[in-house]
Amino acid sequence: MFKRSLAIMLTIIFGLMMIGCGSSDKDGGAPSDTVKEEVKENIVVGFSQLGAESDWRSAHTESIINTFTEENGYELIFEDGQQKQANQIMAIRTFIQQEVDYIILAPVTEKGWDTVLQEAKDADIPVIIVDRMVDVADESLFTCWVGADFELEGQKVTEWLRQYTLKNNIAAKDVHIVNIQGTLGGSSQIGRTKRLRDAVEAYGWDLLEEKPGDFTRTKGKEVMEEFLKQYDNINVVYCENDNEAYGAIEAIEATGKKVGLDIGNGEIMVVSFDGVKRDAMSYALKGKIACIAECNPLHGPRVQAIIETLETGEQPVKFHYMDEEIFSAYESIDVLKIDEKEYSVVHLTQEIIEQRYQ
Ligand code: GYE
Repeated sequence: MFKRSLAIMLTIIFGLMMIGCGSSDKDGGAPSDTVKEEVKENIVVGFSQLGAESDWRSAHTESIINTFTEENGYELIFEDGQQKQANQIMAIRTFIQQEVDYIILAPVTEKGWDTVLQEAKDADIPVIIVDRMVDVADESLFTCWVGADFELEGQKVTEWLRQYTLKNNIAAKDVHIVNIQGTLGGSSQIGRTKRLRDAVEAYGWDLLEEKPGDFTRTKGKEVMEEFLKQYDNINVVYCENDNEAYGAIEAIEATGKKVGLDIGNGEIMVVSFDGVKRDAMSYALKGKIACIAECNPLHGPRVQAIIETLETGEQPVKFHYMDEEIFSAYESIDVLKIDEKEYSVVHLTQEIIEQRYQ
């Protein structure tokens, strides 16, 4: 980080020297103009990523890194918060000291950002929030947000499950669910958990227990092992991301139980979120994951468009929602109706997977 800021400073000093030289050299206008442009064009962006817990997160980081390249006219300073808000706050303070042009923040949790975002605002540095939300008293503390409708994702999965139980004559009281939650306090966890609880309440399903799996495969497996020891009637596992689902499946299969859709006959159904990797889709194609609400991590281009708008002096729209699908290999559910809107279920086939991951 220090090296980078030193490099930026040196570029600027060198640029200023060249501009100085150029102005005294009447015939040599061209080289100094080039340097001037170079200094002006490089927009410095500080990106505080919350961690590296999942496939989704890797794809998200990649999308930002691949967008804010030198070829595109950016200098990106990347900081991994390793799941700790304190690290992210420190990163933002360093970005402010470095006088970056923009800050991108993917916050680990919603709360606790007011002070540091006020500091960025006082320094006149626009902050673009990506992925999870910040819960701040004053919304002018951030310029824009790009992310997903996590509640809608939760509604898609629970509506799919409701239709499944109806189509297969499974009584609500016979739906025994455990929830492996994401990182507690992050919007994706909050939204997905909320919609499960709403559905449990509305339909009368049996929610046995909820526990955080931190969006990781290891913790997902660990939590599922505990659940399996405690309850012998689990037939639905609501995993708040695919990595947890992989871990849960491993734990279930290790006990000799079968993962699948036939929950009336002893199978355990796994549902999840993300659908970023081919692996997840292959699990879904085999029915090991019954349905996946997609969460789209490709925020880079959206954030770039926002910065480009800000560069022209215009004010971009504040909230940007990503478009997302729902995937399942089960063919008897076509459409989910949620709050008067219809969402088609993408029925997975090998061809569709090949198309998406060519
Ligand atoms: O679903 C999960 C990740 O906040 C949308 O965080 C994100 C979630 C994503 O690690 O895989």
